[in-house]
Amino acid sequence: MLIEQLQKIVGPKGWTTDPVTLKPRLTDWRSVVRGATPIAVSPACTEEVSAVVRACADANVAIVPQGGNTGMCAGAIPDESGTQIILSLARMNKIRAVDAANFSMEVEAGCILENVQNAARNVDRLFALSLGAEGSCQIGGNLSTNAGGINVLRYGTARAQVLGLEAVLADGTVISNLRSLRKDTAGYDLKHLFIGSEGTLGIITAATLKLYPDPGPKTTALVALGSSGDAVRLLAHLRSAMSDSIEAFELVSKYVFDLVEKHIPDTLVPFSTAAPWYVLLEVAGNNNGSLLENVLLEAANSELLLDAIIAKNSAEAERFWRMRHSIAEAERAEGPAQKHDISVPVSRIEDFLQRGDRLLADLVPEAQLLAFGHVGDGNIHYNVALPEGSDDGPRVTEAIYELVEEMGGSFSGEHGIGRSKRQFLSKYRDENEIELMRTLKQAMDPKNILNPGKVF
Ligand code: FAD
Ligand code: 2HG
Ligand code: ZN
Repeated sequence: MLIEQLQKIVGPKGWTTDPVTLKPRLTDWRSVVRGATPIAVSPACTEEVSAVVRACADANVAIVPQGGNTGMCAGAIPDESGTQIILSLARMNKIRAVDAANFSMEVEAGCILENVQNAARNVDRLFALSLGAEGSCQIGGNLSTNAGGINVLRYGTARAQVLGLEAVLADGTVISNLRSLRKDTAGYDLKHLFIGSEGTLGIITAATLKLYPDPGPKTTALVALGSSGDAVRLLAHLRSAMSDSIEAFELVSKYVFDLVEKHIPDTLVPFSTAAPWYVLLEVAGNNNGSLLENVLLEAANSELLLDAIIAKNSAEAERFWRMRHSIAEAERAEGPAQKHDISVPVSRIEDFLQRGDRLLADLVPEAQLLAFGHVGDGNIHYNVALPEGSDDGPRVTEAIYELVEEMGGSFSGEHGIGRSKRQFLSKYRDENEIELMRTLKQAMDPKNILNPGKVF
């Protein structure tokens, strides 16, 4: 019997069948998707992961890898059949080694992102991935979704932070290349197959991560703007003046900050006059604070911005960031909106937002737009709240994705496909690309036991 076999592999601390303990693992962070499972297992090491996968492969039972379960596309939730098992990485949470001189660290997949950042900080290094869920998402989940977050502008997505990877294949084979090398052209770079494949090609068990030097003191500013186009122009201006020192550049609409003020205690947009758009930006490095002040002053004089507040101290900077990082929570509290995690070339953001406005006004005039996101990466969370009981959701989504496609963008900027966006992948990716993806999936998981029903 598989269940007993799994219980034996992971030992008494490594499994649960208790409905109360399972409940939060059976619904996604937004509580919009539900699933069922007979058991969640939490292996303590790679060998146990391998044994679990082998046993499931022998029994033809599907496995749903689960990290912190903060994903936005329900990729970590089993289907409703009650036959798929959850494989949680939570117990594999060791920072195995930090090599400050090599600017690298080796970690297990279940490490919480914040703990990875702190371990790097303890040796004066930076682990550059940062996002609102960092207190609970896991590095394995970040790599499996190729997460973005707020520092992509300077450091790239999760994929760019990886030097080496260990993963368990669908038959239990362990593929391990945890070398901490910047250069290695020996054959195919297999780690990239697992990064961003959302648990459908293998289970990530450990990674060697790239670290950066501490970028120096940070200066954080909240800027009020008259239009979204001004945000793009301000970014270009800042990049010319300050080059690589811009760490984050986040756009938020007035309505979105209104929601944060409404639902999140002790939050307040600190301008006396409201603006239609805000940018929260951060630069790092000695002397860059005063340079930023000058550049913002110059931008104000040329009417590129309406107002700006530079955080006086780290407490004020944290208050600004808390507002930004609470957006998803505020949106959830208001009632989950229809999510569109889109990306377009940065130069087309203003055009996209203007055309999107017209499109929404035509389709559902009562719809409320929640637009915010990582404008420096061209990645806007173009979320739409529809009137209660409306069945316009699919029509709205289709129209937005068509617009994105026309503008050379992607319908999935950083959250992945998971269970919620599957039907759009074959529509918006070239059929030869889909064919190759399917060939890879078939070759690596011929029994289709790794997270079936996700991505494809
Ligand atoms: P989970 O949700 O548990 O899983 C996500 C996917 O990865 C699933 O398909 C799962 O099966 C698979 N998976 C998990 N672990 C493994 C593993 N070890 N091996 C193989 N497959 C695995 N995302 C962004 O990109 N940028 C943001 O700025 C951002 N901000 C967020 C803010 C908030 C408040 C919240 C709630 C979410 C945010 N997200 C963001 C989404 C989410 O946090 C990320 O997608 C994150 O990378 C998911 O990590 P997780 O550990 O929670 O993964
Ligand atoms: C963010 O940038 C996350 O805050 C969540 O990616 C986006 O809630 C969303 O749509
Ligand atoms: Zn985001």
